[in-house]
Amino acid sequence: MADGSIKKMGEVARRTLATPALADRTILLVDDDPANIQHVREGLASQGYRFREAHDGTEALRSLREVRPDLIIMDVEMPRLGGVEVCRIIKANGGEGGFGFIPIILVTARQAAGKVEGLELGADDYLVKPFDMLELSARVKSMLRLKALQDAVVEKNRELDKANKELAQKREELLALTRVDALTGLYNRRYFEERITEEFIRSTRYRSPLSLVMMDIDHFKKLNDTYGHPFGDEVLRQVARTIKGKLREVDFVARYGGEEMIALLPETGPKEALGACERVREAIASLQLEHRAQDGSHQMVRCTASLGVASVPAKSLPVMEELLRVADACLYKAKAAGRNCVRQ
Ligand code: GH3
Ligand code: MG
Ligand code: MG
Ligand code: MG
Ligand code: MG
Repeated sequence: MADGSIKKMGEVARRTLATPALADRTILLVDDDPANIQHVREGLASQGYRFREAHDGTEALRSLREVRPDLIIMDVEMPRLGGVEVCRIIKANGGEGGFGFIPIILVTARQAAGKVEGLELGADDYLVKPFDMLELSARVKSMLRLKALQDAVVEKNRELDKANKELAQKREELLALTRVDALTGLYNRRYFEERITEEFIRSTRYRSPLSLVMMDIDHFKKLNDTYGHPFGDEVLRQVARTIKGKLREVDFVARYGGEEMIALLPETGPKEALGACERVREAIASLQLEHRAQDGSHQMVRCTASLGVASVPAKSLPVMEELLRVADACLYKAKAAGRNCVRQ
């Protein structure tokens, strides 16, 4: 490896391991003997740490959520709940919503006994009494660095999670936008074509009735020419809202072309479809469209629509192209019959 890259790695390591500001770190000291706690406190006094104390394992566990220590220095030999057992409980509850990662230094007077067990159970370091204060201080720093790195990783993961969720939501919103007609808020033709295929598969599988309605505003060109294109747009919005308002939540309404809308009515046979179309036709014809002219005058404008409806009765097999063709032919018949009517 080139000298340069080794030097660079050395710098990175120095920066990563540089002792962070530790003055605000909280260390939980757990020992049944107050003299031991005092001893450790004195040994670490010059470092500026915050200390909290617990005098047995149960008290330590109870205080954990409130204290939120960055490090636990804990005696192994304690009445009721020993340090090794407390260590096991903390490490077993380290996950999300648990205690998180808290480094633990176990301390015991006994040579070796419990050392392996403690480390196996997840203690991060081990000290045998009587210990050297300089060693304690160095190990504490090492553990606090470990904790800081772990916290940074957790924080990064949290940020990534959040960013991922936002991205997924954005994707959903964008997908929804690609399905909607911007002017009327109805679905667009492309999405209609996706959905009609699905509805046909469903209708075929269950032999359930299905109806298709094609609607076209009458003499819309004249409306545009007389009152202007923006007014025509407003009429389109109101007609779209009216159609949606007169059909059911499960009916699928889309803008098929300029002033042509299409609706798919699942579980709807010829009779019910005709009734729904009449309701829609009547509601459109009753719309009071208010036009305001530049000179301030305003007048009520009416519009009508013609509807063609084709249905697949229950138990028969639908043919998609046939249904579209029949609905279109019926719309043409409605136009030919004088408009503002429904043909089936
Ligand atoms: P018919 O009764 O036979 O349907 O006559 P019509 O005038 O409604 O039919 P035609 O197809 O001749 O005219 C449709 C008009 O719709 C022409 C077009 O400019 C207008 N149009 C299409 N899209 C829009 C739109 O988004 N906004 C407005 N304001 N007008 C539109
Ligand atoms: Mg003890
Ligand atoms: Mg036309
Ligand atoms: Mg028209
Ligand atoms: Mg048309």
